[in-house]
Parts: sequence; structure tokens; C-alpha cells
Amino acid sequence: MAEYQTILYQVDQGVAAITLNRPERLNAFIDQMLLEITQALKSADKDETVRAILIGGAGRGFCAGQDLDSLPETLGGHQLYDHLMDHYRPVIKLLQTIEKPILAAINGPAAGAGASLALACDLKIMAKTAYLLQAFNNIGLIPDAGSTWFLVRQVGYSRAFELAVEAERIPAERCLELGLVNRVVEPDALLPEARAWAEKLAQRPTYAVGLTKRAMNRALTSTLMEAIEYEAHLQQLAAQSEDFAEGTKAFKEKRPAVFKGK
Ligand code: T3D
Repeated sequence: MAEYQTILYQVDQGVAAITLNRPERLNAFIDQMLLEITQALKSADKDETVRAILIGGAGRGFCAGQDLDSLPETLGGHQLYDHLMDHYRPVIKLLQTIEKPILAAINGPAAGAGASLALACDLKIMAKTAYLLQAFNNIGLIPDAGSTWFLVRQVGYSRAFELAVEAERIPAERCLELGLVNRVVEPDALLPEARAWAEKLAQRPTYAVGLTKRAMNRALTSTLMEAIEYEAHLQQLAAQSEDFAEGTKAFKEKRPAVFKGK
């Protein structure tokens, strides 16, 4: 297994847990961390024993976005372009394209590109005391690392614009109301509940779960007729899986299905 310096990576019970691990900086991103997250996501994707991915932060923060101390003051527009394309885009692309469920456990502040990371996950569970912060406008930048795309789709244009330009803390309960996260729990319950949820997801028919993710992401940019056609195409594949055979057999035998993710 690869050695990581800025994250922790552990596979257990079908779950790959990636923990951002620069707690003294609220897990702000440096290049090495972005590269290590990319590497860990690729490992989790390739590893057939992994059937769910859980992303969290060490200490009191989830992730404070780009480490502002590591951005040279002279960094000009084009270098920022390259940095976003070379270091952030691959992470967000993997989160969207890995055909396994990805759960964010938001333990504390998720700011700037840290909020983008959380929003890019398929499912989000959040501590009552945590918040999202579209911090970008506060320092004269625009939402990046996918935040514009996720926000307009998840809460609609007008609310998305308000959240971005007001750039205030969005408390957990408000995140839940807006549909930005799925569940809000007491801080002490976050890790056990996130872990239990991820393990439950890892027992689901992973191949069908992955195809569902593919179909839903395609649906975000397709017409209804195109979506129906794409569903039909993917259903043909799902119906050839071992899990479909097990699911229908278990139904007839009136017992719970035991899926292998194949
Ligand atoms: O190409 C590119 O890379 C451009 C991409 C940009 C993407 C972005 O993410 S831009 C947005 C960057 N993030 C921010 O602007 C957020 C900055 N942080 C904050 O606003 C606050 O830290 C929080 C609201 C998130 C939390 O506040 P609080 O009071 O709970 O904690 P704190 O005291 O501010 O932070 C604790 C420590 O972490 C502190 O260090 P110290 O004083 O104890 O030595 C603070 O400086 C450090 N820290 C927090 N965020 C960052 C950071 N250090 C570097 N970079 C940070 N982003």
C-alpha cells in the first residue's frame, strides 16, 4: 500500500476511508495532499474489496480549501488556471466517475475548495456544529473546483448565487434544509454513523450502485428521452450481473439478498 504523508488511508469491511490529515491547518489543501487524494481514490477504485469510500477530516475541520500560505503571492491568472486544472480537476473528476458510492463525513468547517470536495461526494453526513462556507468571494476569488456546477444544480441559481456572493457560514441545519447534505447528527455520533452508513453501502449491489451513479450523472445534462435510452442501455448490463441473479433468487426464496458487488 502507498505511503501517504498528508492523508490517512485505510481499507476495512469493504470501506476505503480517506482522512485529510493536516489538522493544524484545518486540513487545507497543499499540492501533495491533492496528489495523495488522487492516488488514494485511484487505489480505492481499483481495489475490488472496496465497495464504498468514506472521506473525512482529522481534528476539528473537514477542509479549509486551498492552503493560502502555499500560494505564492505573485501567482498570476494563468498559473492559477494550471493549478486548478492539474491538481483539483482530477480529484473532482474521480469523485464523479468512480462507480462506487462516496460518502463525506463533514466534521467541521468545509470552506472554499473544501466545500467543493464535500459537494462532489455522492452522499454527505454532517455534524450539527459543522458548516459549509463558499469562502472564495471573501478573498476576491470565484467558486472553483466544481462549486458553481454543484451549487446551481443542488440548490438552484438564485440560492447558489446568494451563497457564493454572501460567502457566509452555512450551518448544518440550513445545509440540510437546502438539500446540500443528506443527514445531520450530533458531533459525537458523526464518525460512528458515517462508518455504519458506509459499511451498509458496501453491502449493496455495487455494480448496480455504480451504474446508478453513472446514469444519474448523465441525467444531469440530458433530455428525458436521452435519459430513458441510457437507462435501458445500462439496465441491460445490470441484468447480466451476479447480484441481479442473487437479488431475484433471494426475493423468490423470501430471504435477504447477499450481494457480492459483481
Ligand atoms: O489554484 C488555486 O489553488 C486556487 C484555488 C482556490 C481554492 C480555494 O479553496 S480558495 C479559498 C481558500 N480558503 C479560505 O479562504 C478559507 C480560509 N479559512 C478561514 O476562513 C477560516 O480558517 C475558517 C472560517 C475556515 C475557520 O475559522 P476558525 O476561526 O475556526 O479557524 P482559524 O483560526 O481561522 O484557522 C485555524 C488555523 O488554520 C489558523 O492557523 P494558526 O493561526 O492557528 O496558525 C489558520 O491560519 C489556518 N488556516 C485555516 N484556513 C487556512 C489556513 N491556513 C492556510 N490556508 C487556509 N485556507
